Amino acid sequence: MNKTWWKEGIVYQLYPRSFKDSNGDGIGDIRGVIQKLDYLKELGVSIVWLNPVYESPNDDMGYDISDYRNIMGEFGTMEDFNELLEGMHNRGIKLVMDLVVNHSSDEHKWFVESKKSKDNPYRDYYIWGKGKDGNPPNNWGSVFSGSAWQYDETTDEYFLHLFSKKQPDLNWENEKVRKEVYDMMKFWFDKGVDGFRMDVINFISKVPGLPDGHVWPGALYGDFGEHSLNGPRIHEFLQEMNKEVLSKYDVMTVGECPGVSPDMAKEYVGENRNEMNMLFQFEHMGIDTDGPKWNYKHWKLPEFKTIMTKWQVELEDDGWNSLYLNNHDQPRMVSRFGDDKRYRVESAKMLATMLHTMKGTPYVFQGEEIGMTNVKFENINDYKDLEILNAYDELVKGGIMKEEDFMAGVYRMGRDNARTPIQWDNSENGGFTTGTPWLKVNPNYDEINVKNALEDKESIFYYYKKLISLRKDNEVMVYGKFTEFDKDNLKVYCYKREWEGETLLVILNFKGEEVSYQIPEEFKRRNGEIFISNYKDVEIKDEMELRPFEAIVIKY
Ligand code: TEU
Ligand code: CA
Repeated sequence: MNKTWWKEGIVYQLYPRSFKDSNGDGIGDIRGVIQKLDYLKELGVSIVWLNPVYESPNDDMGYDISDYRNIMGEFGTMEDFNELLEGMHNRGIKLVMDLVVNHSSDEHKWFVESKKSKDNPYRDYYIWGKGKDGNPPNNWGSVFSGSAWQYDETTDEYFLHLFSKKQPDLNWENEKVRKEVYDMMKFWFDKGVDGFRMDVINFISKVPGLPDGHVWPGALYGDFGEHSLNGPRIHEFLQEMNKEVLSKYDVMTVGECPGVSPDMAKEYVGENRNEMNMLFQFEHMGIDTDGPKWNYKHWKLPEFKTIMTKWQVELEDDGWNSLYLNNHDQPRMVSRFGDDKRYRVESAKMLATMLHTMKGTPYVFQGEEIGMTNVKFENINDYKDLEILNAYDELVKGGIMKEEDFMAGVYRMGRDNARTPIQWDNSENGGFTTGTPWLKVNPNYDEINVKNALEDKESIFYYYKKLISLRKDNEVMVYGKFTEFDKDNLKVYCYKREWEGETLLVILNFKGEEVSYQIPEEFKRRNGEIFISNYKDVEIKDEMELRPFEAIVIKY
């Protein structure tokens, strides 16, 4: 197993639209990030993944790119970007950008050309198909509701969009498209950017002929997954990208890969595969939903542990994990897996303990470090995410779901939970903006904010800071072998990490109640010391009385 900076680092995911507004227009921007670089330095993170900052009409908040080589006007200028990159590098922080190349915006010049005629030189940059008796070329549904095909009358054909109709899928079968992407990647690497997080990168190779997908019970459209995820040429494309671009730079890559098992993951991130370094898997993100994301399913700890442990064990010798419990597409982790009320602080710290003591690279999503929570807006119009708004139209207006059931789903799973602005202090709008925020601030900013966190030595922030600094000094946290104990325990997750004669025993109470726990046999009657814990006055005993959401890491 090779040692590298991206294994030893901690990534902070920064969603610029919601981070800090510097000019009062209500939208976070690059100068806002520059103002807060010392905050990131204080936290101790070594890598920042910046969500898309490229020119975009913002149908999907920057994931619909109209110019891959320019900065979105609302976020600033290329000069601002250059200053940001330099500011990070001066503080020893690397910058990873988002690479969104499964699709572009329909306002990208390639697509504007592609639409014009069937013999336009850019026609084959996208995926066009003829209708069948007035219907789209196949039955696929889009991730953001409706058909995955949009009719275009100019040429009487449909184009494919797995996401919104303003996000036409690029045609990776066309080598010109691939070359454009590689050149664009080099453009950013030559500027000094340190890597890419690759948006739905395992969607880029589609099964030729684009066959109909399976229609799940209750679904309105066919599932494109089987014919678009991990498609026939995916590894060829990634190896080509690696050869043409990635292998020439010292950069990190993390692929967003829904629908990937550990066996498949090894093909993407195996050390000798020459594809990517890490990927985001989604198995644990599906644990509390039943079919469509708005349908809640009660999640159980053993099932969660099985998934987390499986990934730890399977990638032990080859490949590398990305450790995350939330991001800009997922609800807030303390609301989802902890308790965002009485035990908010304890449970946020407990979950952080897990993320930072597993094998892999931890990702901290902005606001996680102060324990930000989900939000509930009563009025659907206060939501800005097109996934929520399109699903509301299709399901509620379409009479398929009752409004209250749908809103309950949005409160639990809606992407805007993660996108409310960062709460910097208790002034109006949480200090995010002097204007009107593009998305309302969570009303709990009065209590939960960065200023309070920095003034309280026991805050979640300082707990993260401690975890991050421990990791820098203890290779066992990074490289140690993972072994789980008591896998059937319904309340406690317990595992050890071992590296060069050092052992960490991690005991995590996932319940908001006291739990008695017998430590594993091999650690009984041994002398260990507390490495980190989210409670004070921990006494190491063979039988521990764990307090609600208590996390204890013992070093032997
Ligand atoms: O997400 C792709 C993806 O598969 C999901 O996370 C999806 O957004 C979510 O399940 C919807 O419920 C990526 C980006 O992270 C997301 O923000 C973009 O909207 C999407 O790709 C399209 O670019
Ligand atoms: Ca702004």
